[in-house]
Amino acid sequence: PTASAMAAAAIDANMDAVQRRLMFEDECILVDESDRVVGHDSKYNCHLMEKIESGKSLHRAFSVFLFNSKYELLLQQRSSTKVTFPLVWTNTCCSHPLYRESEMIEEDALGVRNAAQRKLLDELGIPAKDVPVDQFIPLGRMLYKAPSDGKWGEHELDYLLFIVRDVKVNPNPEEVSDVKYVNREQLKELCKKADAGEEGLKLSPWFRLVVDNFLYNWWDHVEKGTLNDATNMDTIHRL
Ligand code: DMA
Ligand code: MN
Repeated sequence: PTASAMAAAAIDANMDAVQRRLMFEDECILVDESDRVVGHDSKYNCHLMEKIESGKSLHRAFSVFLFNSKYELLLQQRSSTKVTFPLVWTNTCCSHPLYRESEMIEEDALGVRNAAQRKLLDELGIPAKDVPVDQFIPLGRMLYKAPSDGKWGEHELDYLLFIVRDVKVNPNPEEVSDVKYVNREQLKELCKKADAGEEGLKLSPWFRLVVDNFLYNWWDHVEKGTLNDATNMDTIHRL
């Protein structure tokens, strides 16, 4: 075996078994920068920094922002076993629509909404009936790249989905280490602490991009019940 194959094997040996299974079972949807499907690849390959640098791993993803009826945003802290971005705080739920018919329906971003419903159950134990697919509002798409820790990273075309629902949360410890609701002031505090590196607090790069570029404006629309006016699915924001 080559040196890089041996290095890869060493990484895999340390990988949490549940996360490793998902790395090889989940087949991500490869897209070009206009979000046209160009193929598919394993979650493992899609998140290797080496592949990302070659420009061949851009894939479709989604980020859910769930608000309760007090208009507080649900955050999660990723579990320590996540291969990418362990223990960082981030928006409610993130993952990838998979290369399967039900999650590739492009009309009204239905495939992505189906995937969001699947992962809200998987990560946070929220039953599908409590997050009906027609309640997700896709607000926009953003293109971003972010290294995780050298070996791993992200290069995604990320659908930003908002939903306002009161739900009962039962986090899956394989995925989620902690959850909390925040109002705007509390989120601003959290960002300040993360900037200052206080309490080892870290926020995910994609969440931070949404906070810095869109979130507070969209939060106004959440409160006014006008989210449908805020949606722009025509532009792909390059961040
Ligand atoms: C990937 O999330 C998606 C984004 C927007 C970063 P993830 O690493 O949590 O994916 P998964 O839950 O499938 O491991
Ligand atoms: Mn990804």
